[in-house]
Amino acid sequence: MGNYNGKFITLEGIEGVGKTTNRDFIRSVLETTGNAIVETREPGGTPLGEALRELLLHHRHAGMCADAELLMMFAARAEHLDKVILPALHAGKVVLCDRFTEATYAYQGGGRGLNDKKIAELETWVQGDLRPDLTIILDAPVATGRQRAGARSAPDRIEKEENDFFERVRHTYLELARHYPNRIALVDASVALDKVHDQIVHVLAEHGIIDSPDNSPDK
Ligand code: T5A
Repeated sequence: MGNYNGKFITLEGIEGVGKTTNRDFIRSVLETTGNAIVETREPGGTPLGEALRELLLHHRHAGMCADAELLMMFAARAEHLDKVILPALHAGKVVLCDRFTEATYAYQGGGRGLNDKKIAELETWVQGDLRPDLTIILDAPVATGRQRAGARSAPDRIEKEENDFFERVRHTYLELARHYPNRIALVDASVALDKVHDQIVHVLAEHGIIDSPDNSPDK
């Protein structure tokens, strides 16, 4: 499953840290390199995945059992891999995905308290050895993220969780970055957007996805 010519880049972080905003920025940077780019998101990215997303985020399913939530995330992911992600990677494209399995470890593992082993078993079942080539975790204090998300739209079922839930989610993301420093990069997203962009450009260059800006002919 992991044998392909494309690049798989995922964006992660708690609510409102700027994943969608910075996904647009990364696309604009990658477009200058001539790469074919597929932008997508989880849960979602396919008709079935978007239907599952609606079920997962709607308030009428408040109190959904944590295992059901976990299995639906992976059901959406299996479809997403089959229909969108793997075909694009095998065609040599860059897949830029708003959230992936690190979100499951952070939200269903850290947030809901489900055992990591359960998540790891599903990860292996659905993904085999496929892992993102690069995951950028945008990190900001919970209050900052929630304030930004709240100013943008009304909270969905998961966004209605208490601060403690998001503190656990954030903590799990930080732990993931510590455990997998080669494929997960942490970016401080609490600062002004242009400073976040600078960090992202640095990370993309460090991982060989773009040329280092220090080598640009303009320098
Ligand atoms: N989920 C998902 C799981 O529980 N398990 C899983 O396995 C998966 C895949 C999905 C939900 O599903 C859960 C997690 C989520 O709860 P989502 O829509 O993908 O939902 O995630 P959200 O975090 O809700 O996405 P948001 O759109 O709310 O947040 P973003 O994309 O991080 O933030 P963005 O870019 O929309 O920015 C929010 C606002 O902040 C401003 C932007 O302009 C915007 O107004 N902003 C900044 N302002 C100042 N300075 C900066 N540096 C800024 N960066 C952004």
